[in-house]
Amino acid sequence: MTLTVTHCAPCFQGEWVWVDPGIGVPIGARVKLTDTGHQLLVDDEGKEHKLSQKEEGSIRVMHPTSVEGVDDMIRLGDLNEAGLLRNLLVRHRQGIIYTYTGSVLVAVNPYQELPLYTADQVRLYHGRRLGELPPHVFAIADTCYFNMRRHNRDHVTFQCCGRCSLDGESGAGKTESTKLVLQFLAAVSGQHSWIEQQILEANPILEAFGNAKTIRNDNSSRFGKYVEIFFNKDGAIEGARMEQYLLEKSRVCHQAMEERNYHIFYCMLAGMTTEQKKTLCLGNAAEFSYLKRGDCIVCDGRDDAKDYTRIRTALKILAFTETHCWEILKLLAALLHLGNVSFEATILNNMESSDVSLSDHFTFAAKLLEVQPAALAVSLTYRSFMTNRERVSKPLNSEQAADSRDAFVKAIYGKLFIWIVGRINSAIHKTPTNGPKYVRNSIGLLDIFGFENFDSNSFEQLCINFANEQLQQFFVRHVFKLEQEEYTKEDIVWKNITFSDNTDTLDLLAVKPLNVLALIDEESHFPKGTDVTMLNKMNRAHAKCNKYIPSKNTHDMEFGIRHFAGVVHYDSNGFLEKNRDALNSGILKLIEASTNTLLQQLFEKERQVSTLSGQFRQSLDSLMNALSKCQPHFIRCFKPNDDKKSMVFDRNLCIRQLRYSGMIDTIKIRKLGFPIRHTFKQFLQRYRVLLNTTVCDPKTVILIHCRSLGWKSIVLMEICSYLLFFYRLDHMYLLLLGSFLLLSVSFNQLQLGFERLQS
Ligand code: AOV
Ligand code: MG
Repeated sequence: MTLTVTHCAPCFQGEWVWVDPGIGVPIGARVKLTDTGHQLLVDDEGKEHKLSQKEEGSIRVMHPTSVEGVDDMIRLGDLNEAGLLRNLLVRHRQGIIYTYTGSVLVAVNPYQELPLYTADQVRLYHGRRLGELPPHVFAIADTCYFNMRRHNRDHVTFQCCGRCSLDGESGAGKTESTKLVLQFLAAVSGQHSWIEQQILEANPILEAFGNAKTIRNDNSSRFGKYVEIFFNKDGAIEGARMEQYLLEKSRVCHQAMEERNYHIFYCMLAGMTTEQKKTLCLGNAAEFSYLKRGDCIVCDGRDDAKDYTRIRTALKILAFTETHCWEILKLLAALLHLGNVSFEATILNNMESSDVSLSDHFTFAAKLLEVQPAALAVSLTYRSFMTNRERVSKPLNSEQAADSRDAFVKAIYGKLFIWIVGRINSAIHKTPTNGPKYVRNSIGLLDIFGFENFDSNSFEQLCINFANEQLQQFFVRHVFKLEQEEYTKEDIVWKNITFSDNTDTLDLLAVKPLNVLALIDEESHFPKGTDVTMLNKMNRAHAKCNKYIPSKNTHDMEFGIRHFAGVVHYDSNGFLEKNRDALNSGILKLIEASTNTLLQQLFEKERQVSTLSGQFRQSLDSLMNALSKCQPHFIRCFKPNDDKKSMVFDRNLCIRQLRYSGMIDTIKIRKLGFPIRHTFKQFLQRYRVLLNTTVCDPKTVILIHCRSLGWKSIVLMEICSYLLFFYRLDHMYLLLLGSFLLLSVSFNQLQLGFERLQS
């Protein structure tokens, strides 16, 4: 049954039609008749198009649903890219940022404060069925919460989770949406307890240390985050646990133009007292080389001093002691001073070597790290390693010494971040005291970096894009495959729908023998391995794979991967070093000798040797494993334009997001199927009036009925459910249809009635 109406007809004044201005996707336009009787089209942008006679005859009239826009894309008559795009556009112009695609929520970043998230709105959305009210992030949050509680009642031993997974470009609104879901859950769980407050206050801390201003987003998350919130059997929040993924460590030492380092540095310099700053020998941000690589120190719209107060309050709420806070500040100050340390080139025994240029910064760094200045100087300017027999030290030239300084700083910051997350968890994650059988429910929120494709892509991008491939597969599997299986299970005829599955890319990256990640790891463990030997192996192993693009020649260090969202070229320079993620053993020795307890704690577990991709894959595997056990809900965040403007809708940007979010395939498949399902029991409750029966077992009733009345009744029920689901018709219409059934009218008549109903 198709409800799409696309007819070619002569158009009248004011009628809405589709016009293709040559951007690849038709856009909306209105017919205007000229004085001479010719048709003109005025498109959505206000541009006029003249039509040739031939074109006049082939204008496609717009389905009424596309004129005003609809809440749920599935209900669009023009079920194609143009229809989806225009629906978002029309709604964006009306200031409506949320739209459903079945149960997936599309959220378009409004880039302005909207009065949508008040306590009244929380009350309004709490306890309602999805679709009853206009689309909203609270509706998704409530569905998670409701489902979690319902399952809890049904099967007590079943640990069920609702999941929210957020997806979208940088700056699309993932992090804001996560915060809104959290805000909603805290409000409806209704305790206003200390633990709730602690969970909410974890955010400012994580953002201070893990977010930064980038060109795309003034508050860009530079790490992935998975928060699991635990509820007791009464639905009250009783704890949470956070997992972090792949903090972008390179940002601590280097930032692209117009970008900043992590917020915390600017906040502490703006917010600490003069006395505190004096103790740590700190001035203002402009004095530190690590803070001005992007030539950007202040971020419009952010108040660093005010944020500092906020962070300090949050730290207190999360049980960080005064000593903790001071130790953190000391370490951060040490990093800033280290960043100002420079090296002079020297020659030692005919070898290039270097010396630390003595400066106050160097002295302060050593003092704050609580190490001997001489020892610090040696560990920065030499690299020591073990040969078969002994430990050897090799002098570093001044460039290498600067690199080793940066590696040290990145390692400290990365470990500090992990340590902070660990401390937050120890405050908010209470292991249940009621023994192992104690069941609690959870809702997980995943806010992870989107797909990345820059001018130059490195190992980090490969990891991030690998994560996105996995999540994409998860999404696709959820929407498509499960849907299809469901239909097969119910013996419902299913016309095979083709959809793009990214299994091939994932095989290439992580599954088949000699897969890309395995090769990188293997070469990282191999003492003589270099980026070149690694690349050669990859080129050889995957020459025939159509998802792999080998290097052009022996000097080319790039390789490409065909990702679901497009081709990405990776520069393999530095892959092995990044993956090995190992600190020079001289530096590790230095840390061991330090009397700084925090520094020591951070590197306590350093002995377990695992590569970066190994660690990342492990945490990703456990994430995917957790996700697969849960009922997922998806929020797809869209960015309307690249300029952070509230009322601008960039078509090209949006169509790209529609395509790689899988939204188009989703709605096709959903509309072809039945987006909302009822159990026999629910079905009986809704249609009892039609079935006129006293038998109690719902399944029997329905089956008996279907058998006795034959196909007509089944068709009828299908129609009823179809109407009900798509048009949310009332029972009155059902009664009407019911009487058709009772009168045993012919199917033709029935169809006639159905058509009338539709119009
Ligand atoms: P992201 O998480 O998707 O990007 P954010 O959630 O940080 O993006 O959103 C970016 C900015 O958009 C926010 O700082 C807000 O100014 C604005 N914004 C987003 N959602 C809303 C909303 N619902 N209402 C008002 N303003 C909003 V990234 O972490 O960069 O991938 O890496
Ligand atoms: Mg974010």
